[in-house]
Amino acid sequence: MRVLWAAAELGLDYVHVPLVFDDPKLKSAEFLKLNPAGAVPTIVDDGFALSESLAINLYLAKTYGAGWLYPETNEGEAQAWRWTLWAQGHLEPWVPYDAPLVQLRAAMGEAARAVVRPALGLLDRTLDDRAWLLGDEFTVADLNVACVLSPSRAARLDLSPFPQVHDWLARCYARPAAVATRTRFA
Ligand SMILES: N[C@@H](CCC(=O)N[C@@H](CS)C(=O)NCC(=O)O)C(=O)O
Repeated sequence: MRVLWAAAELGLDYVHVPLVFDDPKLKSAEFLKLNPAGAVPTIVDDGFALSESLAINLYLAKTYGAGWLYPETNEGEAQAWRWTLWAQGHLEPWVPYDAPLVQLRAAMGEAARAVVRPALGLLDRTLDDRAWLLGDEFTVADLNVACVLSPSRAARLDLSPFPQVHDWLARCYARPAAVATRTRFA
């Protein structure tokens, strides 16, 4: 969904090959040449193969959305990297509901919840004075952080202490590209 949403924002013309996580094709020699991790999402763009959803979104935004989805200044670009790396490091390990991670967090108890709250607090404070993470416009920074805080994940978090995060997520997922992608593929 992360990459499909980015592709929809960018209006890309592409061929989507849907593979579920346990499809044996993911571990075929042919696929492992594209992504040695044998996982989706993986893209091939004009012969260039790339994996890791958030890196793919940065690449697609820079290649096809420079100046709007991807910031045009070095500083803006660095902020897009910063928010992407922040989401990968500070949110991604703590918000999925795959069984092994749920068990791990249950075993950690309060310590696990104590990690997510400050991250959501930082996001909430950032959004106090702006509609989008980098300012007035939606960018790949919003897309990548919102992807990690997907609606199914966010529904299991208590966002009531973080109203800005709640409203920003609603704005992100109300975007026509997000609605169309979720309607088409969810
Ligand atoms: N960090 C990677 C995660 C990729 C990943 O784990 N994908 C899952 C499906 S959501 C998968 O293909 N798993 C197959 C496997 O690891 O064998 C990303 O964001 O792209």
